[in-house]
Amino acid sequence: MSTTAPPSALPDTHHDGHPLRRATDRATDRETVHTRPMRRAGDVVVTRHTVSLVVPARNEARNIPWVFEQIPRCVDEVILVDGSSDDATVPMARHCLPTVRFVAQRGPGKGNALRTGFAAATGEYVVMIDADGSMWPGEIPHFLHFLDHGYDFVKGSRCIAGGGSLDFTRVRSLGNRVLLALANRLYDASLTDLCYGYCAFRRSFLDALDLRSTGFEIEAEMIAHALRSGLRIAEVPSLELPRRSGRSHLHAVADGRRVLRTLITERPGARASATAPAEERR
Ligand SMILES: Nc1nc2c(ncn2[C@@H]2O[C@H](COP(=O)(O)OP(=O)(O)OP(=O)(O)O)[C@@H](O)[C@H]2O)c(=O)[nH]1
Ligand SMILES: [Mg+2]
Repeated sequence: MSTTAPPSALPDTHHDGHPLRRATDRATDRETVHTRPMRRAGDVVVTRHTVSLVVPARNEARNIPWVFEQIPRCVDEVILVDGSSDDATVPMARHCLPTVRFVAQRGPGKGNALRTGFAAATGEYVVMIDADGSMWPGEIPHFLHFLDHGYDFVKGSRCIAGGGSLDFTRVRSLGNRVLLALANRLYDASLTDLCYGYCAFRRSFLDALDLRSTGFEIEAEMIAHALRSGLRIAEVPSLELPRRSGRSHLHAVADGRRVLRTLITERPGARASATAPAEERR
C-alpha cells in the first residue's frame, strides 16, 4: 500500500498562507502581466441608486397581484396612487406588498395621479408603470441601465427591434404614428414611440419636467418637456401586453386630441408653454 498522499490531499497553501503553485499550474498571459483588471479612462463606475416605482391604479384589483409579484429587487419603494377605485385595489395591493406606500391623488385622471406619485417619491430614480399588467416589471432593469450610464430620461418603445405591442388597435397605432411624426418634427427629435407610459427618469429633473397635465396626455408632456429641456433621452425596447382584465380608461379620440394640443402648445418657442397656469391649459 502506498503511503504517498493523492494530489488532491496535498495542502493548498504554504505554511505562510499563500496559495501553493504547482509545476502543472498554467499562468495565463493576463495573470502574468496584470494581477488586476486594468481601469480605462472611459470606464463608468456604477453606484447603486435608489429606485421609486410609481403605479397609478383605478379599479385594477384583479391585475395588481401579477404586477406586484414581478417587481424586481432593484426597486426600493413602490407608491400606489389610487384613483378612488370602487373595487379592492387598495386592500389587494396591501395584501400583495405590505410595504407599499399609498397616496391619494389630487384631482382626477392619470396625469394627476402620476404627478401626485412623483411628488411623493423619494428615490433617486423614478419609474412609472401601469397597474393593468400591460407592462412587464421585469423590464425595469433595462430602464435603470441607461440611467446608470448617463441618460436622464428613459422611455420604453414598442416600435424598435425587441419591442412590440399586443394591444395596438388600428386606431391607436395610426394615432400614435401621426402624433409621433408631429412630435419629431416640432421638437426636432427622432423618437420611435410616443403614447406609451413606461418611463424612468432621474428625480432631480422633476422640476425641469414641469408637469401640469391632468389626463393621459401627461406621457406626451413628459417627453415634450424632456426634449425641450435638453435632457439626454434613451429609448429601450418594450413589449406592451394586453391589459389582463377590466376596462380601459383611455378614450382614443378625445385623449388623442389632448395629446395633440399638448404637443402644439408645449413646442419650443410657443408662447403658451411652461408659464401658463395649469387651469388655462386644460
Ligand atoms: N390613479 C389613477 N389611475 C388611473 C386613472 N386613469 C387611469 N389610471 C391608471 O393608469 C393606467 C393606464 O390606464 P389604462 O386604462 O390601462 O389605459 P391604456 O393602457 O391606455 O388602455 P388599455 O390599453 O386599454 O389598457 C392603469 O394602471 C390605470 O388604472 C386615474 O384617474 N387615476
Ligand atoms: Mg393599459
